[in-house]
Amino acid sequence: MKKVVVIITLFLFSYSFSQSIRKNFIELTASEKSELQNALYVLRDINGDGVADLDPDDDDLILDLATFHSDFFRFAGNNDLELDIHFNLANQINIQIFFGWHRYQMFELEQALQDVNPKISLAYWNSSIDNDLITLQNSLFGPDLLEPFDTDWALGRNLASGTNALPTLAELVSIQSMTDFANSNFPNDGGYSNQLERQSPHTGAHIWTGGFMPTTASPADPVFYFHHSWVDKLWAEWETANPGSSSFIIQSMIRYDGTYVFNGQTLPLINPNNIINTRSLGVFYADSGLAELDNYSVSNDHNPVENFYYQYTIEAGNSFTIPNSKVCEIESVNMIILEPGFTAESGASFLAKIDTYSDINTSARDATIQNRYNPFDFEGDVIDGVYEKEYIDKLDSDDVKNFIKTQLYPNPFKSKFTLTFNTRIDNCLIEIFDTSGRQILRKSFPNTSIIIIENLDYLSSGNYILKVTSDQGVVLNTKILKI
Ligand SMILES: [Cu+2]
Repeated sequence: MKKVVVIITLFLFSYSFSQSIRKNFIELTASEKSELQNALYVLRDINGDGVADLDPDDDDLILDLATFHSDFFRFAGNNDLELDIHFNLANQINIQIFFGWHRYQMFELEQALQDVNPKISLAYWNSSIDNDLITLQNSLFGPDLLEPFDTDWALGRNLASGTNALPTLAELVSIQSMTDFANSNFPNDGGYSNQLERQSPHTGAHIWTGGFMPTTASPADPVFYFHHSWVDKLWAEWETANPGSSSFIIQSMIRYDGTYVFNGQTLPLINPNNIINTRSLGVFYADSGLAELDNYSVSNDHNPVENFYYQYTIEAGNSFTIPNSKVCEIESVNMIILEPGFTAESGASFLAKIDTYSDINTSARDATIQNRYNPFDFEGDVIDGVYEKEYIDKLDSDDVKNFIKTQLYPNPFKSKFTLTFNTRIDNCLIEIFDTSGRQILRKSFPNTSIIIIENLDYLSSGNYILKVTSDQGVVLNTKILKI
């Protein structure tokens, strides 16, 4: 069914940039696939001056994003004064930026795609449902979408790597039903952000795809952006179900700290707290044939025309506003419904359009530079296996001793001292050794955050070693002085 619902103003521009309606990749039209392919190839050489640039990183955005992601994957280790992108420990909530960082990374890439073709958006891969290898090979990884990159960029994919890597619906539901965004219940919880990052809804597609995807340089494979758009959608749905729950302690992010320069442009400083709602970036997620545009005010902050394209049904209303002097275009093949709460104010420019073609985005089919052989040349270390459970568990357990904060007082001590922990710890074992390594004292406590060791008058004065262990590993190993 095709019907024109409304055309309020016809406005013609020599160019325009799209805001985005991100849809499931299975809804991409033939021309959108072609345009996405084309734009992704263009981003390897934005200036179009050939691949042999003096510094090949200068205008290769895919390489730049992959290199950055790899270099800062977890470069700061357990240092909670420095930022990195991935696998901060559960109670390092002060530096947790997983969701915020990847949301802005998706946006940076999408804006660059729209500089090539303003009428395309990223699409998402729901890896919890699309577990059928044949379907995936024919569609997402098919020749008309992501397959050519495997050869052209030497990605080395090995689809269906890892047993049961992709998430089941039950796993997904279990994580999405968490209610705490971040907490310090280490090591078993850490909240929604920590759990989603460490479990199959995030790690599954990385492991399953093989090639670059299981490495720190995963953004080298374009499927990374389809995968992380879905992770981003999951967070958006979680925030809708738990309004006001997402928050970040840090106020800026690496790469997006106002100093990073790519291809002559300084990237903005982004406070992750300002992008908790995808509408702050003009991003909407469509699902199963419906895109709902609501609670949004067209700003033209990023784009001189905000264009929303979706070939199925678009509903705009419920506080969707186009203020005076702002410019917006909504286009569908099937139907556009303007609902209560849709406002185009006096002085606004608005065009609602039903495309007369059966395939949207017919304006700029120029997919001319496919099949360009351009393998990646990474400087620095690319580490494999970083999304495997064993790898993540080892990071967590290696770092646990730096993680439980302890206080010991007084030290030096006379007859007693007190130990406090910033969290309750299980099966705490206190041992005191003399300097020759002989065990002087041994006491255990089942679950506690404070321990008092007293009646130590019998010890002769001098140095001793105090060792505190728990189920989580060594908590403290330090010298104490008896006076
Ligand atoms: Cu990542």
